[in-house]
Amino acid sequence: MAKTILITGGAGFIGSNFIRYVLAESDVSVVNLDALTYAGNLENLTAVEGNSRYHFVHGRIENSELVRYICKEFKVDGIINFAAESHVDRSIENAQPFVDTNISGTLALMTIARELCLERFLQVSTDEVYGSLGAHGEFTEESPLAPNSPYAAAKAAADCLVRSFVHTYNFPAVITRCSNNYGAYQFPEKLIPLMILNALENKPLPVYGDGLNVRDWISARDHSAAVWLAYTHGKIGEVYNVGADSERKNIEVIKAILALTGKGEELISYVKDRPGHDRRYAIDSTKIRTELCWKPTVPFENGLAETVKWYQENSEWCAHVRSGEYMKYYKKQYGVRVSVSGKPV
Ligand code: NAD
Ligand code: TDX
Repeated sequence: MAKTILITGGAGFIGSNFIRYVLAESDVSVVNLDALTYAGNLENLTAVEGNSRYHFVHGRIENSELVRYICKEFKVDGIINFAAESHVDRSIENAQPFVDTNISGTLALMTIARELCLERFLQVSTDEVYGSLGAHGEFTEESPLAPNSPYAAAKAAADCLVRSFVHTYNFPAVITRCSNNYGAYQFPEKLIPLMILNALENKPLPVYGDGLNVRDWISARDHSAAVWLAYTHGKIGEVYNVGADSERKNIEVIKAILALTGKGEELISYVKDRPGHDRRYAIDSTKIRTELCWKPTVPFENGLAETVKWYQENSEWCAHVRSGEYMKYYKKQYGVRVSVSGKPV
């Protein structure tokens, strides 16, 4: 019989990409539990709304009663936990929601999964738990956890709880740690969509620090395929790094976006750096490539061009997610930053 999986945070950027992917690529049914925070948007899922294998429940992962009810009612076989507070800058402002969702929420989900003897739990984690790299080397699954932001610390704490459940209770969990994602439906507080929308509107592009920080980029679709493989074929108790060998300096990404949008480099505006800004991330994903035969399929330059096109063609989605709360956030985050190039941000 086809399985039913509880996907948490499925109305967010990666969760919604994953739901579209798994409904297309498998016969499983999906229950999407999402709190619809500022980052959760049901418009990300219009493509699957009418699918009889898709169900949505509005609620929080910390709500154990609700999670227990959903698991029983829908006869859930396993859980994939995407739900999180995910933006580093917001965690620097206020870490509490990150502790509530990323740590307490993960604990609540695992407690119910254990109580009901669910067959599998996958924790969607991040390379940020490993901290920052110098000019050389890559994160492997053996790299020590050294989180530097409250966001990364909360994700690392959740990973430690998952590890402890495996060790103590033989809990059937797997962890994936992926590098920076990009693609359609990403909330425009993150680097790539923020820069695309600002460029399209001829607004300054706020570059933190010297712009030479390095991120290792992967398309959300390639990440989704890796999560699904790790869920279905990963070994219990194992961690799998996920990355596409696409390291780029921030300024290179920003210049590529300017070229794709046909805008000039005079829009670049160097601003005050992010406190504690990690210098470089790079992922060694040999393990998932060799053990689970996963490989990325989208070259960064192609994926970035497709992403720019998507934001150009989906102005209504952009207008909806940027109304109200977003404007307040933008003013607070960028209004006080001093523009090094002298232009207002
Ligand atoms: P996102 O912020 O776009 O989406 C998060 C979703 O979780 C939203 O729909 C939100 O409403 C929901 N949510 C938040 N708190 C909740 C709660 N308490 N209960 C239920 N739902 C809640 O995040 P994203 O970028 O899609 O990231 C998804 C996951 O992938 C996160 O766990 C993140 O740590 C991880 N990750 C992200 C990246 C990246 O580059 N974005 C890279 C590696 C790992
Ligand atoms: O306005 C900006 N200017 C800028 O220079 C923003 C928003 C970002 N940046 C820089 C900071 C980083 O070096 O761009 C880089 C990427 O920033 P973010 O998009 O905020 O991502 P990052 O901090 O790298 O974290 C991301 O990757 C790992 C996600 O937000 C996390 O959810 C994920 O776990």
